[in-house]
Amino acid sequence: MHPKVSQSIIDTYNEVGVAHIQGAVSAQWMSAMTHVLDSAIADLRSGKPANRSSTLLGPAEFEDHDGYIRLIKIYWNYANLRKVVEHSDCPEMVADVIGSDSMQPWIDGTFIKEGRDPQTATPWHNDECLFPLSGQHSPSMWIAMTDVDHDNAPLQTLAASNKDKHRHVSSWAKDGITPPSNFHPWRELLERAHAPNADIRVWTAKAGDMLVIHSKTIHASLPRTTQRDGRRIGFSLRWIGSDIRYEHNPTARNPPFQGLDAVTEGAPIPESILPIIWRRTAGPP
Ligand SMILES: O=C(O)CCC(=O)C(=O)O
Repeated sequence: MHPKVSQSIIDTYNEVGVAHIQGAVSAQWMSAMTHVLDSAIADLRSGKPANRSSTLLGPAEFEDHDGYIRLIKIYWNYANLRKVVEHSDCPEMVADVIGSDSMQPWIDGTFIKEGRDPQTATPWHNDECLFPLSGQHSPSMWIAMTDVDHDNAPLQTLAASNKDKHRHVSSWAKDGITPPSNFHPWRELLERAHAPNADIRVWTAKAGDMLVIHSKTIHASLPRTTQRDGRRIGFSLRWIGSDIRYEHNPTARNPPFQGLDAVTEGAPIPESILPIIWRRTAGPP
């Protein structure tokens, strides 16, 4: 097991749906990553096309207003960013937390909050609602790229929602579909998160800490309220591990992988679509 991952971190992940690995990445790693993210933001602001190497996930998505930046799908568009992630212990640490034998990187999201606008808060959601996947190994790895104190937009989660047997119909779901019976309404997710007795955990973090968040875990972020200058940066990457199989999700508006001949219902996502960048090897006898 990776030295930064302990049994108690794994137990917390299984119990409440989040693992907190302190000091997971180095200052040098964060500096390289921040440099790539800032260049991507500069490119997108100037309209320069990204250096794309995959058309599978399409171009980067960029939201940039009122001190709030949301940057999606940089990983497959910027080779430099892939290098920073691949030449790190990140896949191994996440694999040890979730118990996976292989790791395929999938979709990334960067969330930067600079102002004090209440809208810098991330609304309650879970990640799996639109996923076309079955299995447990599809977590987000969220890395605090700055200190994230209580007043600097920390993530908050609904403890144990990772154990839900059902799924939710996303507020972004396709209109006019009858969801499968194991999909519950989105309002139920919101009611649970806002209930007076909800077991909400707030995850303050130091720069370099990693949170591994189960894809069922209901989460959000508080708004940035600090009077201090500076920004709050969270980089997240969704991973696909060894128990994941493709499962058509009729509620998804733009279903990833749909129409690709190589992707088969009930089968793993092939390496020709998402390369495996880390595999568990047998230890010494
Ligand atoms: O960093 C944030 O504010 C939101 C992160 C998040 O919700 C996610 O990665 O799914």
